[in-house]
Amino acid sequence: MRELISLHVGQCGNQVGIEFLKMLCNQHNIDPLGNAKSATSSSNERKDIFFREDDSGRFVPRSILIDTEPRVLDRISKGQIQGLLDPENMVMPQKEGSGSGNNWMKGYEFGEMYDEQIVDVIVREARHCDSLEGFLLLHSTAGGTGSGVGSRILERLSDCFPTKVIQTYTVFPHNKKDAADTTVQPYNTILTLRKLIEHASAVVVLDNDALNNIAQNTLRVENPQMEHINQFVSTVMDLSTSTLRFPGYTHNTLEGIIASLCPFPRNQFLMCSCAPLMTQATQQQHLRSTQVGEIMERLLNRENRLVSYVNTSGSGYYLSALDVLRGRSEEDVNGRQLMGAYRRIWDQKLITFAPWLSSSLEVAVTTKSPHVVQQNKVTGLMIANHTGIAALMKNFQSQFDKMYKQGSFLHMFEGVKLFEGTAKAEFDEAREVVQSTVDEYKQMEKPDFVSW
Ligand SMILES: Nc1nc2c(ncn2[C@@H]2O[C@H](COP(=O)(O)OP(=O)(O)O)[C@@H](O)[C@H]2O)c(=O)[nH]1
Ligand SMILES: [Mg+2]
Repeated sequence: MRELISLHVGQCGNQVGIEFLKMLCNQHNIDPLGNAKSATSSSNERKDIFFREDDSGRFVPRSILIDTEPRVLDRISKGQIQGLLDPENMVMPQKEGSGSGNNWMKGYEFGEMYDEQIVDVIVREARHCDSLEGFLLLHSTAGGTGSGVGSRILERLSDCFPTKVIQTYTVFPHNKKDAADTTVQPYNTILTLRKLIEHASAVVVLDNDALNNIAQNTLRVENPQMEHINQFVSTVMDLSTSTLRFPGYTHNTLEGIIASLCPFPRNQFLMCSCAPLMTQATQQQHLRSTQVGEIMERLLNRENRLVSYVNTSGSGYYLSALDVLRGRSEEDVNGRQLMGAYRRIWDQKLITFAPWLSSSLEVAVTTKSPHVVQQNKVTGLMIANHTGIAALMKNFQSQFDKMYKQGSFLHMFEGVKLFEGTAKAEFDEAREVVQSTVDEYKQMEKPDFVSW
């Protein structure tokens, strides 16, 4: 069956998670109470990857919502899809308070304190699965909950489910100094990066700067709100799971997809591009024509990338790349068009793989949900592993170093009981693990990497 359990942690994780669930309901024709809207479903549709059926035949998402403060979960439990969720899967042990105060260590401590409760819910959900394939973790790195509780959960998952894959959708913060999301985001981000490196099978990097730029500059949304930005995230989650939910002959297990995208266990940070770029909230779309060739070339453009840090024209290499293409009808994506697109991409040298690795651009053609109307001919997502992603880590490292040298805000972390006397060691170790991954990416840019 290959089921997946999604874990939504903290404000960002839960807000993105709701968009994800709405998208799933839409595509699988499930109403906000979990009822299938019509008895017919296409023969190859797999609702069961993300939903289980309860005693009354209603579809319940295999999703667990976790937060350290009630604000977001309260809103969700009064919102549009409250009837869909299993109340037992909403973990919010503290009914008041300000949660983890944007502090990774407080978040981690919380995760430890409620460890049993969280693991119990996960294990119970796992028991509902015939053959659990793995987990999706949705979270951000800048605050305290998604980062700290999220990190603790990553550790526990690799303890309790060592053979299962863990894919994260990780939102990195605005980077400009005057627009930083939280003052201590470099600390929280470095501490989280370390746990991602150590425990995640694949990390889909989402960067609020890039998402915001696309909304503002490409789609000309005047004052982009989270609602616009989260639609890009939901599109990524849609297409990256589409070959599992509407499976064809290839790319129909998450494990398989990750195995080809992440050939090295600690270099598993993936960047995505979308084409056409669009947001339903404003009905804006930036392309009038969406032929296969056009889409595949656009996916290699910087403007279409949901990560702002990576420079693919520099000295870096692609380690792997997968285009997921979804046509409005079967004729919209055919072999002839794919061959033509490949040839142009190769002739123009639009993509350069590491010379010491035998990788190439993979394509997965996925079927459209029969329950939704797709306006454009072809929609595409590229998921790629590129050595240039090290720039993201270096960026947060250098912000981290500046603050750490001055000892700024360290007392906030040293005051957390669980890290009394060990906060500095935790920081130093995290910094080191991130550095070693940056070094590995650097080595991979050398032609003689194999002999390193
Ligand atoms: N894309 C996106 N980012 C968000 C959302 N909510 C918060 N963030 C980002 O998440 C970071 C703050 O973390 P948050 O999730 O609010 O903290 P937590 O509740 O302690 O985990 C900042 O970088 C915010 O810009 C959201 O709904 N969508
Ligand atoms: Mg919060």
